[in-house]
Amino acid sequence: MPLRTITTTPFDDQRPGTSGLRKKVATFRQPHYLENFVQSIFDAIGNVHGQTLVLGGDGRYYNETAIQTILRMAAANGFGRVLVGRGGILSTPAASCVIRRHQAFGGIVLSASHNPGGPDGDFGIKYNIGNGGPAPEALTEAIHARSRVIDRYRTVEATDVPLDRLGRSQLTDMVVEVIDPVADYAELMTSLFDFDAIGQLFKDGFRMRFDAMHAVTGPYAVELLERRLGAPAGTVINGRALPDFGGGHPDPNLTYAKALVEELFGPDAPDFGAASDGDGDRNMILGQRFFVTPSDSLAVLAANATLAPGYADGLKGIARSMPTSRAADRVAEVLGIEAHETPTGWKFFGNLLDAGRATLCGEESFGTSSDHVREKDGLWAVLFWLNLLAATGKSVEQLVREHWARFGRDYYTRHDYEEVDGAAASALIEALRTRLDMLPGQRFAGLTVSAADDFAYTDPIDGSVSKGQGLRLLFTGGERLVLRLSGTGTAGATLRLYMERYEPDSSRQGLDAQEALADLIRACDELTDLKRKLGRDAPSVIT
Ligand code: VG1
Ligand code: CO
Repeated sequence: MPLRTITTTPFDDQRPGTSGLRKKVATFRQPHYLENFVQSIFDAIGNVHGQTLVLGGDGRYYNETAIQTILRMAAANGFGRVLVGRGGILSTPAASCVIRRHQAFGGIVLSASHNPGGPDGDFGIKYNIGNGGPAPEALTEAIHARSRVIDRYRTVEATDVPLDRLGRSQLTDMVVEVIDPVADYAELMTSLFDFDAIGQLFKDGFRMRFDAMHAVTGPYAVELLERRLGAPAGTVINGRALPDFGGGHPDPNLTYAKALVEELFGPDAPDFGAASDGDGDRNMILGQRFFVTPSDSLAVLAANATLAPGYADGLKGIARSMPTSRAADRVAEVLGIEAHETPTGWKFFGNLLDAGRATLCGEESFGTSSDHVREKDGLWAVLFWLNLLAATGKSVEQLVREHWARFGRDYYTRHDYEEVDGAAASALIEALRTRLDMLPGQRFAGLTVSAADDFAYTDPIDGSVSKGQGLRLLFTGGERLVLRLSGTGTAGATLRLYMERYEPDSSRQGLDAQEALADLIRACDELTDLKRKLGRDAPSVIT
């Protein structure tokens, strides 16, 4: 099998975003496009000779083609072994788990997460380091820098490696080991949660619906919920992974998981509902006629963590991304543990988790996880909630309302303006950025700004600084408004507005979030004039 060095020229758009490189499938299909990026990764991560690489993806269109390309390149670059999920499948949290368990050098995960798939949809690639977590910023910068000057990549001429059966094969000097994508992950889950208690819950007639959205979590959810926990067949819906996710948008939120939401809010609602995204790292939690915001979910899990065997010794700290509500901070304060506020993106949690400064982490974007892996983990969150429900005998709504009564409620909403004009969105943010100093004291829709800044983060472990991570405004009544541009979209720009207000009085915690935040929503309109500037009457997604 001859080794080949192929001459290439750089593409100018290979800067990784919030979570790896995401582009339209058509972009990835250009000759040398994927190869350039993969070689840039291999060139940036150092000496890979004889090392182990983990490889898998969410099964979307182009997954298998990309896997074969990467296998050939890994062999040509001197890797000793690649662990690849059967059929080229690995969810993001499972890939993180496999990297850690098998002490791999790192892993490549093929996914565009919650973005739609199919020939006209999106594709993506991200590199995870040896701790199982996303490449830190310094490394993604190095990969990007390399991609801008790359002039050759290495591959071998070989036929496709069969991936549909477990076992080993050889690709030049490299071993390809096809592993069960679910096994290591399922074992880790059973070590963290009380499967007997949850199993008993199902035996007693507890009803649940898990929507895998035709994406990667189907096989994981069937194994864990239906096989190991004994939930009735049919608990997992849309469990068959499809390359185009059945034409849907595998994003577990109130807009895109509509059928699940309707069932949970309908007349014969089950006790519990949950959904995950394309690559299995997100989660949405629903009770009977009740939606749990991801920010509240993190806070409730933290407050009750010791009920789960894996966290019985308590938490070392809690970390949340900046736009996530401050509900988790209130729990950290009561527990007397550290609370951390990081920029958006899971890569910023890695150092805190490695250093033992945080046990639980969360983002408002339906991401929650702990130090068991170094990614957010959708099914983990679902199992954690099941464990709490089993241990307390309470309903989802009861747990959340009791939490609010004890800690106060952080009313929270996120408004997304998707696929707006990129130049207009950047101009809007820039204009506001230059006004930040002048805002304190000014009034918008009756609310007075008390402080405003552009969020910058200094990593407490390695001292690295990340600037320009989102505009924050505080108001005198304790309200908070955050504005930032998405780093994961592939068409135009997405403007995200995050709004919250604290309500300690339990007699006033029963409002609808949009109602409770109406003033702040109006203040944001007045402040930014965004409807006119973006030419939109309303957000595309309200969470
Ligand atoms: C979004 C979320 C962010 C999350 C990222 C990756 O990023 O806001 O919290 O970490 O997606 O999640 P952005 O830049 O579009 O706001 V996943 O599940 O798409 O890997
Ligand atoms: Co995801």
